[in-house]
Parts: sequence; structure tokens; C-alpha cells
Amino acid sequence: MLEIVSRFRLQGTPIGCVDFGSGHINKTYLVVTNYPHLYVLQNVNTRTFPDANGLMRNVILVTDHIRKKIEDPRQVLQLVPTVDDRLYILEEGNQLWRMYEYVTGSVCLDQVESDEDFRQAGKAFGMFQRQMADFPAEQLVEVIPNFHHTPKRYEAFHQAIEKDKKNRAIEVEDEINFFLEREASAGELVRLMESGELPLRVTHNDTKLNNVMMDEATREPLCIVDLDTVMPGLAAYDFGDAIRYGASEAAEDERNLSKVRMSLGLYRAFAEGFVGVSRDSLTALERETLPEGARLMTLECGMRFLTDYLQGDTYFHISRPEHNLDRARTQMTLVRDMENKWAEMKRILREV
Ligand code: GN1
Ligand code: MG
Repeated sequence: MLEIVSRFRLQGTPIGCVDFGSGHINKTYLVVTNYPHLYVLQNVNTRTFPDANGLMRNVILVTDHIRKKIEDPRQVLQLVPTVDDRLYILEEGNQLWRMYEYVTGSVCLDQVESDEDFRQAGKAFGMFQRQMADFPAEQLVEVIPNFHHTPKRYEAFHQAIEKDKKNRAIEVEDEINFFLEREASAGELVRLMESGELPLRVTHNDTKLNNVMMDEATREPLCIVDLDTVMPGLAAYDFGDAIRYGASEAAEDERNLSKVRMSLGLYRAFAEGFVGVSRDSLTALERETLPEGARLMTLECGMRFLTDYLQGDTYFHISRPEHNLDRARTQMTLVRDMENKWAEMKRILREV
């Protein structure tokens, strides 16, 4: 590890490197030097992201674009160059390493501590929509093709059930049926996108609360991290994935399902933040589809967890045997809760 660290142009000499963050895909480390200065080192998972150069090109294009529009340099991720002036290291075996400046004075939350925190997160992702509105989305590489194409995610789910590699389908019949019952309703947003009724946007696609760095003093958003899945997509994906994760009253892998529900108060707070900032850059139909984005992203993510469970846990990092199944069940619980609160979700969105 030290060998990799020493290839970046750092202030000071590295004195420590520890595991950092809670991502499910990449390996992330915090590096500290004797300067003292902090950096975030990442080994990007190129099984998930095989087009390493395309991915880094997206990150560079997006951060350069945002950098032109901000005052405080902490408001955008900043890559640290290598000693030979590259912005990342790509080695044999498609090993991708990159280093970011640590965002000074920031915190990120795995769960909100107040409605206000979540309103601020809404502002952060709404701001991202606004900052990227004048960037041609088609310039970005589709790093994971069809990432939020729910009908294609269903195809993969069907295949996993048929193959049933680990003989697990029998024990999760109820869970499988839950997703199959909702298949017919899962193609609406993709249909509206393909017909051109919904515009393609630059979207983040992984708008979990813990991807927003907030100022530790003011609790206002500083910058958005985890830009690996930035791609052309729909505004409803970004709104929806944020609600899926952040408006839930429990963790994504909570085992006690009686604790899992979607808070309408948090939903409202996020909607106020998000729509408040991005209103003028969204069309009326886009605003109307935001609640469906929340339901759909939750359904899709739950199905992805269950697919991975059926395939033998090869995609998401797990730290216990049934981790993916637990995650699938929280998402199902949230989808049901949203279905029960559907009329209110629509009403709140019209109000904000
Ligand atoms: C993964 O690595 P992380 O935790 O930021 C996943 C997202 C899922 C999320 C579920 C590239 O994101 O799509 O919504 O886990 N990222 C990828 O927590 O698949
Ligand atoms: Mg992340």
C-alpha cells in the first residue's frame, strides 16, 4: 500500500493508511501525512467498472465543470496528481488507484440526525442537477450500461432464479414473488425516457446520504462524492435513490423489520431541498415522476440485493452470510410502506 501511496504527489510523508468509509463496491483508505494532511485513497473495483479510463474521464469532466461554478474549493472533489503528473494510476490487471483531497472540516452521515440534515442533502443533489444542467449528458461514458434500466435488471433477476446457483431460491420464494408481482409496473420511467417525454440528464445515480459531505460546523452541504456512477439518466433516479436510503428510519441492512419505514417528514424535507434548488431546471413531468423514482429505486435496489444473494454474493460486499437477503428485505418493507403512503407522497410533492 505504501508503495502506491508514495506514487502520489503528497504534502508531507505518509505516516498512516486505514480503511475508510462504508461503500459496497470500492476499497477506500484514509491516508495521513506528517504535514499534517489527509487524503482519501481508492482502489476502484474494475470488475464492476471495467472501463477504468472511461470512468476517470467522466469524473474529470464532471469535477472540472463544477469547479468553474463554485467559490469554496471544498465544494467539488479534487484529484491529487501522481509524481509523474497523472490523475490516476492504472496498472496491469486493470488495477485502478486514485487519490482525492480529504474534504477539510466535513462530516458525512449514514443516517440523518434531523429533518434539516436531509433537507440539506436534498439541496446538495438538487444543486448537482442545476450545476450539470448545461453539460451535454451524451459526452459521458455509460460506465455501467443500463444501470437503472429496471426492466433489464428484471431480466438479470429472472436469470438468477433460473440458474439458482446456490440452491437458495426455495428458501426465498416469498421474496422472489414480491418482486415478480411488481414487474409489470417497473418499466414506466424507462418508457417515458425512451419516448423522449422525459429528458436525459447528467445524474449521479447513487445518491445515498453518505455520499454528501457536509460542513461539520454549519451542517450545510459542501460536496458530493462517489462520482463513479455519474452517467446520463433521469432526475427521478437521483431523487428516488436518496429517498430510498435517507428517508428510511432504519439502516439499509436492519434485521428488525418493524423498525423499517419511510418517514414522510424526511421525504418532505428532502423534496423541499431538492426541488427548491432544481425547480427551474426540471420539467413539469419530471417533477411529477419524482415519487415514482423513490418507489422504483427502492424496488430495483432490493431486487439487485436479492439477485446477488441468489448468485452467491459476488457483487456487493457482505459482512455476514445473509447480508444481501437482509438488505433485500428492508427494501421490500420500504416499497410496501411507500405503496401505503402513495397518495401522501404525491400530495407532498405537489405542495413543495
Ligand atoms: C452500491 O458502493 P456504494 O455503497 O456507494 C451500488 C449502488 C447501490 C448501493 C446500495 C456501483 O453503492 O448502486 O444503490 O451500493 N453501486 C454500484 O447501498 O453498484
Ligand atoms: Mg458511496
